[in-house]
Amino acid sequence: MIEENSVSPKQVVLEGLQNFPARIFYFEQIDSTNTFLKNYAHNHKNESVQSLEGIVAVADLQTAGRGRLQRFWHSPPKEGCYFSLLLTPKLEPTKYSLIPLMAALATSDAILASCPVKTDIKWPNDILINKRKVAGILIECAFESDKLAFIVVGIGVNLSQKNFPPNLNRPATSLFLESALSVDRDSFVNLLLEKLDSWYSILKTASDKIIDNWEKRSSFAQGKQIKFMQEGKMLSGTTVGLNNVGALKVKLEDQRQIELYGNEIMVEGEDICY
Ligand code: BT5
Repeated sequence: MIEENSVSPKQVVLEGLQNFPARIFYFEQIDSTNTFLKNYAHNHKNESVQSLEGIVAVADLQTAGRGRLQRFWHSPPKEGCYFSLLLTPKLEPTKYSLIPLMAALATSDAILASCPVKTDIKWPNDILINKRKVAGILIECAFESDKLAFIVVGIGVNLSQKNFPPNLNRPATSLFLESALSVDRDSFVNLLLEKLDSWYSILKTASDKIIDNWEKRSSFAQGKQIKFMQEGKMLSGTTVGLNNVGALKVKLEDQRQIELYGNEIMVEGEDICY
């Protein structure tokens, strides 16, 4: 932990979930809730797997909130939900790639239960409202040999921001801007944990439901004209659903079909990368 993190965060236990009691550390300020949990898991790696599963970090403010690919997550004080959950699942390796989709479904559910908005999921796991990004998800995994040791599911949701800095370079929104409602951060955290817990059970027992539900909730699943970089070339195509490990299937202009795993996608005609 670095010095700027609160020395003794408030701790709360949320009982009643199916998979784990959630042990929540609330920080006034932290560098990144994901970084905290990664360090926590490394520092407690000799403890039982059960004692790590369900540790949660929440902060009022992140000084170094992270996105994917070394990008940042704008985390102003008390305006967003900055949340990370540590999981240590025993999963078949084919299900690992469904974890980001599971997190997107849970985040979308928590938003829909908090205010009257319509959400969309941009592949793989950005949550949009009216084509603006309201939430982002950062999944970080650690492996020991080829076994998954732990996963940190990091979720940032814009709750009450009224404006965003120009350096985001892409359209952003908050639940307040979309619904005029003030969503309470701590209630949102509890809701998010309930939704994550229930989608986590589904991931373990009926993972095809993750694919089905993701496809139903995302306008990006079918018939979206997209473009993306592949081996240094910009390619265009139309989306035709997900395969059974959550990769996005795309029919290219020459009728070949390919599957995208980690690529960034853009919507054809909208020069916006979310
Ligand atoms: C993400 O990355 O969308 C993942 C964001 C995960 C943030 C959470 S907060 C709790 C936990 N702790 C962390 O340190 N991180 C996680 P990506 O797809 O790479 O998108 C990042 C891009 O989104 C940036 O380059 C900006 O353009 C834009 N962006 C940054 N902050 C934003 C915000 N608050 N709202 C909307 N867009 C934002």
